Amino acid sequence: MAKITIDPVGRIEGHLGIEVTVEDGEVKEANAIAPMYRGFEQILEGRHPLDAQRLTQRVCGVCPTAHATASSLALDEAFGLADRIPENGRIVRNLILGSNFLQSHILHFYALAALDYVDVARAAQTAGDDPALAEVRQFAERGHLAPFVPRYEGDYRLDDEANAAAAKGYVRALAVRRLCHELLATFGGKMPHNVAIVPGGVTEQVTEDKMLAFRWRLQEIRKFIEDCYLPDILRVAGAYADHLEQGRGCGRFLCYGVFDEQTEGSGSLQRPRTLQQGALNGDLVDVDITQITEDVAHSYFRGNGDGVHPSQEVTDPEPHKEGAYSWAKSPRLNGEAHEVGPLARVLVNYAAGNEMVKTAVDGLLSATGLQAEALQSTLGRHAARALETKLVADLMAEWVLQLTPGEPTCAEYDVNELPEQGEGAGLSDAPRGALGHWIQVEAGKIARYQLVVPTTWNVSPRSGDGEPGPIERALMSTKVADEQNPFEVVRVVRSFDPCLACAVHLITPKGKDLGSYRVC
Ligand code: NFE
Ligand code: MG
Repeated sequence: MAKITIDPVGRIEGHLGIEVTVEDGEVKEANAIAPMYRGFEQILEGRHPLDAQRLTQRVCGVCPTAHATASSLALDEAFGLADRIPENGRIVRNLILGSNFLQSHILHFYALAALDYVDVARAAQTAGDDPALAEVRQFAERGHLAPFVPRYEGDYRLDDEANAAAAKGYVRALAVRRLCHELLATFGGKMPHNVAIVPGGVTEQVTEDKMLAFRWRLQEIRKFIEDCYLPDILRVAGAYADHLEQGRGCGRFLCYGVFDEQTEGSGSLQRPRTLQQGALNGDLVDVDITQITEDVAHSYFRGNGDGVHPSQEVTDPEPHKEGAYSWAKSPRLNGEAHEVGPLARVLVNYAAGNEMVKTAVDGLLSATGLQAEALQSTLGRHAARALETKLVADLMAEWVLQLTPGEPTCAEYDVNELPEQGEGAGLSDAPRGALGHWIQVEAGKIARYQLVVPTTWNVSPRSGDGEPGPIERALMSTKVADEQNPFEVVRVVRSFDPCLACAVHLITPKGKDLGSYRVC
């Protein structure tokens, strides 16, 4: 029996510790440990409600757009603005959020996860004088191969040609991600932390120039997705087929839906969305928002295993709590853990008969000869993310043409005449999965705010009834070939694209000695 501690897990957003117990080459026990507390919910209390969109974006530099979206949806509802969002406002919100999906997914695969499979050091030696790898070669010649080393050694299986292609993809992805940020900033003003999405729509105006600026950048990004991202995923899947059998999670999936197709109706979950809401546990059912809870049985917060609805939650830290091991809470739907993210969206929408998703998934399955079950795996998550990137980018090319230059983009209202009381729930999917913001406004101030964030769903510790979170569950039974180089463990974890900054939304003022680090 061996215990492997990886703390922090490198190449993810934020700080995450993973402890696994390995016996006979297989993981038997797993703990996912969020070692930070940030306290955004307390920061928001007592502030003006319109601060929520600005401040919640500071939760994270990767998905701030999703927080702006969820926050504005919650305020649309609290202020009764949802029915008054103009078409341009709805579409521009989708274009800004869509741009965030593109940058986030491309960042995740190339800059973070691909280096578990692609040997950039070897590519620098084998790719001759290929100009696409000139910079990498210069680093190698000077003996400075960071950020590609240090790393686990041994299991890089791509042949030289596929390996060099993916390494070139890495270099190209750096520039493409910049384009994605420019794309977002066309209507969002800047990235990170856009300044356009507000309750009632967006502040940015639509002009032909902006539409054109958006379209040519999107076209470049679509080319990259088509001739680089998708082929690289297939190359990796071909060489690491065993990772299509490892990493299955809890088998339950949750999606709030994303990209509003109309904005009438007060509840964000009731709207028609391009990717629809749903919970999949064998059967597909509608998400019952009243059945979402968080428990803190094993989290450093006062409280126990009784699930509390986010609209009623109190966030009261207890750093030395007996039995706790994570600063993440345990979100549950109907009392059960659910995986969220691109795989959840794809599976929910496939089960719902979404034609675009069906065509994309069936195309992948027939091109690879895989069965649908293979998607519930380490590499299945990467494949779902790549398919979604293409789908969203293709749709955005149509959405931008639906804009009407000169028409309004935001409901008209006087900020001094907004209701003094109200409450709202803003639910939308973010790149990493189902994101919910709950707000209560009293006497014109935020009385209560609660965020339940995608990575919290995935990285959650055990709930009061002992059920592990989805990442913990996915690690159990993972085969580990070499305990000194536990590739399989980090590959499972990274396939979820965890973002701990989001998940725990102040590091203890005295700091915390995490002991010796093994960065990989
Ligand atoms: Ni910090 Fe986030 C996304 C949100 S993750 S990246 O996507 O919301 O939990
Ligand atoms: Mg929270």
